[in-house]
Amino acid sequence: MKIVTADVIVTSPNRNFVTLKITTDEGLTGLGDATLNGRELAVVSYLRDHVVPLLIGRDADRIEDTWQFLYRSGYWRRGPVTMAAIAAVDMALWDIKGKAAQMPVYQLLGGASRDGLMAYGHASGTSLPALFDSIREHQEQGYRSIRVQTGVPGLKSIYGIAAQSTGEERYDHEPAQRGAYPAEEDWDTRAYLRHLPTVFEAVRHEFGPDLPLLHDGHHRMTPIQAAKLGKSLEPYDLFWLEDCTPAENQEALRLVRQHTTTPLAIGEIFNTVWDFQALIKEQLIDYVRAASTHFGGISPLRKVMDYAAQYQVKSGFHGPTDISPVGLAAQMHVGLAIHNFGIQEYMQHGARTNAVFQQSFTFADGYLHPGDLPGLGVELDVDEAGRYPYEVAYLPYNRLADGTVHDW
Ligand code: EZ4
Ligand code: CO
Repeated sequence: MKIVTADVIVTSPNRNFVTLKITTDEGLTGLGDATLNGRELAVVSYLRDHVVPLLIGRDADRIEDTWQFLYRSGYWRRGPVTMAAIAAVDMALWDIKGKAAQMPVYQLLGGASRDGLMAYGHASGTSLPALFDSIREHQEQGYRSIRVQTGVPGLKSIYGIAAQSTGEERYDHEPAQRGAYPAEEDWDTRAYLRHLPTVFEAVRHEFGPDLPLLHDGHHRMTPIQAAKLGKSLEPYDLFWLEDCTPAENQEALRLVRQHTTTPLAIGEIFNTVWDFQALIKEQLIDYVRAASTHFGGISPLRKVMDYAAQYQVKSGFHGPTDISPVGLAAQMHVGLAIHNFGIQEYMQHGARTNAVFQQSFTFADGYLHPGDLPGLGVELDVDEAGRYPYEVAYLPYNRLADGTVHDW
């Protein structure tokens, strides 16, 4: 079965998405997600100019060989642009293989290891009553695990909440905003470290000991600050503390680990299996935050999780709205199949996005399931996608009180 066309589709229903659609000479089509938040068009060029011409005429059945060919023949390995492009090809070929076999992709990966994927949603508030309302709203939607983000007294912004406007015009729940320049936010780590334990104490008091609670530190702490935070949150029994230090310096996790038993999750901006090598082998983390889309696709996600299984490290794949419904489906199939699944992040896409991407997954009683259609179970309505051209949009960035740029 040969690849005859590969189209790159850019659409912005509630936010920007880049999708690769591969078609074979047998008329089968496959979709892959190549969305890189704030740098979307770089991946579009990488695909259109450098990858699509290499795909035409290739054997669509050879997923691993195509992955290795794209990774090694480019010479310049790794990096988010390269790996998002390779991810899209990998996902699209798994989608095609599933359709050819008339099986959902999770069946090709070994079949289901569980009935559904426990998902967590994002609650936040500037005050405790607002935060409690947000947690209750998520529980009413079915979520049984909750990420808690909060305002810090003296700071104007809460990380992760910069959605523009409301309803159909909003920017799909994400901190990115439309506009040609990133929005500026403020930050004070000492104020955050003082305030956060008081918030978790109040949440535990209100919601009891059972509810799994997560928190994202978004790379903002030094190792010793992260160690201090992990320690001060121990009484509130977090499911995980995410991205406590910047991801570039993996040795930092050694210090954090020596000081706290709060479980650690890291890796949403990692793009290869090798980024996790030391962290898994030294058992410095508990959860792998990789996303199918930024990590080279389904094939490497499966490999890193099989490696992690030897060390009792579990999955916690990155599932914000900048992962398209195609990328989300890809990691749901992996999560259902692997034994060492942990939790799946699930932020819901907007109505326009769901009209562009027709999906077969279900979310019931807090559990996701990718559905049983052959392949990934997602189709793209090209006419609907064409109604929403690319819009320039960026994630915000941070400055400290003295004007220094800080990690975001
Ligand atoms: O800021 O996906 O855990 N989730 C996150 C996300 C990231 C965005 C960046 O594109 O940290 O909200
Ligand atoms: Co995160």
